[in-house]
Amino acid sequence: MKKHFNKFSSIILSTSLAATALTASSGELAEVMKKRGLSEVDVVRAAKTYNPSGVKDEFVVFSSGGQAGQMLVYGVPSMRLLKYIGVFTPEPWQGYGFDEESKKVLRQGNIRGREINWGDTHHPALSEKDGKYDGKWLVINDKANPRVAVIDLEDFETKQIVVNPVLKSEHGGAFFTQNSDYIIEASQYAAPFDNNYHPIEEYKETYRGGVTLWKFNPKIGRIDEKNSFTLELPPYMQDLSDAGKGVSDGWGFTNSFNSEMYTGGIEVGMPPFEAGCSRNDTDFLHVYNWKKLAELAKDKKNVEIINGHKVIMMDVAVKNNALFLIPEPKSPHGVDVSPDGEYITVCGKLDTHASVYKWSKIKKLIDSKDFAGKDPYGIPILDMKKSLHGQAELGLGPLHNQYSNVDGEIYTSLYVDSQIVKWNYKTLKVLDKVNVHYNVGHLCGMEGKSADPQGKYIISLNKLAIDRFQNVGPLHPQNHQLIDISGKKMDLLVDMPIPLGEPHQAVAIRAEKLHGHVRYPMGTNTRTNEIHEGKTLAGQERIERDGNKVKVYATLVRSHINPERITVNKGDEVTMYLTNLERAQDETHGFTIDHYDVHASLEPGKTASIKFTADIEGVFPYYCTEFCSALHLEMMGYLMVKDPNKKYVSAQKLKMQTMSPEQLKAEYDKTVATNAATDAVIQSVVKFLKENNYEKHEVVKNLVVDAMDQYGKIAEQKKLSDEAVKAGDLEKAVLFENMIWQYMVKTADVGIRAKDALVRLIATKQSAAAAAGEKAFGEGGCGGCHVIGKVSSGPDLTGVLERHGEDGEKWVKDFIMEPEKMYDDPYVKGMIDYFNLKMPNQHMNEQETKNIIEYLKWVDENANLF
Ligand code: RUQ
Ligand code: CUA
Repeated sequence: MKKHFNKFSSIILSTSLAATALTASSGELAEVMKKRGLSEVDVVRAAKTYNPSGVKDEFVVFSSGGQAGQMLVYGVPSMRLLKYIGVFTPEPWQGYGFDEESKKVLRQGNIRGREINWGDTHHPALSEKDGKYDGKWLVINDKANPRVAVIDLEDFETKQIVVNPVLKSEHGGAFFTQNSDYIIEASQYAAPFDNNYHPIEEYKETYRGGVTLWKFNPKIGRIDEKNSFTLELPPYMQDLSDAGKGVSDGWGFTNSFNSEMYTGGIEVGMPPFEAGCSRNDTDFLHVYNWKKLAELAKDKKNVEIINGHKVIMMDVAVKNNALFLIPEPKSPHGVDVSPDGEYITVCGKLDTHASVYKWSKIKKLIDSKDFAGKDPYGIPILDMKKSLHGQAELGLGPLHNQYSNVDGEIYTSLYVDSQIVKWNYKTLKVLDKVNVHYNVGHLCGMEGKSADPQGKYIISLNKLAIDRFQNVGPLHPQNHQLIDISGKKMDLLVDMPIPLGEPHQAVAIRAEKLHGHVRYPMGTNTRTNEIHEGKTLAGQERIERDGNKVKVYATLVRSHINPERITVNKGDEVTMYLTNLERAQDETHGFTIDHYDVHASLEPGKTASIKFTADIEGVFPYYCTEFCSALHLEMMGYLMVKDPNKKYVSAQKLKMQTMSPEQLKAEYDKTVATNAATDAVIQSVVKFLKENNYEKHEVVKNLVVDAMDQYGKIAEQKKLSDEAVKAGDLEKAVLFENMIWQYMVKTADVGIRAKDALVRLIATKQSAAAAAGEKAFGEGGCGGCHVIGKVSSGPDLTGVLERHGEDGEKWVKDFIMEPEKMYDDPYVKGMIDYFNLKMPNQHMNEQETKNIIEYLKWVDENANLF
């Protein structure tokens, strides 16, 4: 009871507060309205689309990027742009086309060996389950170079491009069947299926249209090219398509605009295509049973193999009752199946009517073989009147349709009238019209072509927004206009200029259906979703050389790239594997090397590689391209490319030649001192190895042999150095001392590896939890800043559990899980100041954290070994 009372009173309280706030601001509101010349209607419209900072949209729209060959993602109702997705066109920010993994995807789109770096994207489609969007996969077609691409909606990356093996131009794709078993892609401009020359005079005999049914595996989100096939069609210039659903599931619909089979010839005095293609009063809607065709395609005797691809010829389809034609008013464009699959609406660009066909009527004619005739290729033609539910006069240039959540309600774009019309496809009554700005093409409803349309909004996709926005030169932006359709009358709310391509069609989905992930499992090749061969953890960074092939295994973590210096020979083929060790979701790093036309975007956990031939000599800085931290500018290194056939004069030598004897003496002393210090490190390692009987362990022994091999070369150099000193040539002595240092570094490198190996062999046995902890430590990127037994970019962790009093373990656990909460703790603050770095939140879960603590205990048990 008390609870209820509280809830109730808080409602009263908040409503009265809101009321006060409104009165308080209405004076200000009136002032703003006056200043900006806004009417009350404007303000209401603004309020309907305004998202306060941090508030998210209800719907997400995926729009084709038209000739830009990419996709746009934006939110509704705010019309705020969220992302571009590189699809057929390189997208440098995302590294798409600039790292090796994405290049492989882009190059899947090569046609007959030719690299193609653009696309004319038209129709995006979202994967479906029972005709409803499931938010998993997105596909889009390329009209110019017949291809279809698949985008994974977990990370919004393009994963696959398939090239149509027989079509030379396409338009009526991509459309998912209702359970995403197939993707429909229909041809546009008829052409021979083979890749040979055929004279245009043989158009009717050798030019063909077709519909390709791409087999799709919705579990892994990939098109299965081997099990896909094409249905041969007459050269009628097929146009848009749609897949049946509900009662018409299993069937496909594709219309056409050149039943005349006209072939142009303006240059020889023939009327142009536009006249010849629209002579007949009707064209043909193609109706085909793709489910039956898919069965037929499984048997070799039903298909012809053209360019390695299965094609079902028209006669086979006709013989098996799988292909029919229905006349439709001339030069139609859109064909759209209703949410239940019963009504099929076709709009004719040159006819003021929309024609609504009824599936049950069509089906009955097919079942009873009630045909009105045959076309020249022997395809049965159904009677138009007998197939029609009816026609509605809509206005000039009807193009495309979308559905709403209201039964029978349909929205159609009128290209010539520049209007959206709302009507009812069952009663055939026009209900409302709204003017849009200019030449509308497609329109986009909220899940408006699915079995479950949501209503609420329609977006009008207008072409070339003349006079609408600031003049940016003769090429105008496009204009997407958001229309509120929740009321009786449509209400145009807002304009959104689109800065690229001609975004033909867009699809919208409820935002709650999308589940993008925020990071990858460590070392993921994001284009294949497999662990990358080049996955590199902290401590595993290395440069490997095999002949003139150099492989660099590098890591990136705030705020350094490891390694920081890479020297190669001119002509070397260099591959760099880059792993982002971060797990924090805001820590994308980018990577580029000046002059080499490479770029990678490395989201947390991702491994990508760049590859280039070091064909020009010089020094090339590389750096992180994302402003990732306060020390982002320091996140850099040098690639040095030297010519092996060239002699380089040492600049150091030049400098020393001009040195005074005193300066030279100081240089010599400094070099000798550095060598002594390095030798001390080597001796301490040697001592450790001996004390712990390294020779008993074969692996360690071999490493020590290697190390001593390097060390053994020092005596010779020392002799030469001492002789030079005796002869008074300090300059020469310094060079020999430098050489000694080189050998020492190599010795120390191998020696330390021997020590690490020995530690592993003689340390106490790790518990399963400690081993898991060490793995988490490695995968989590902790090693990027903490080196056990050493102060590095962060403090040494040996003894860390004892450092914070009795409850040290809890302290460490809290700090790992939520470090930002402890930035003000005086100890932590001191560390932050000292290292100039903040311990990042690597999003370890409780179990991982516990395991890491077990690992740290194991470290402490063996502290004497580190
Ligand atoms: S269709 S012209 Cu979508 Cu209107 Cu391509
Ligand atoms: Cu990483 Cu900037």
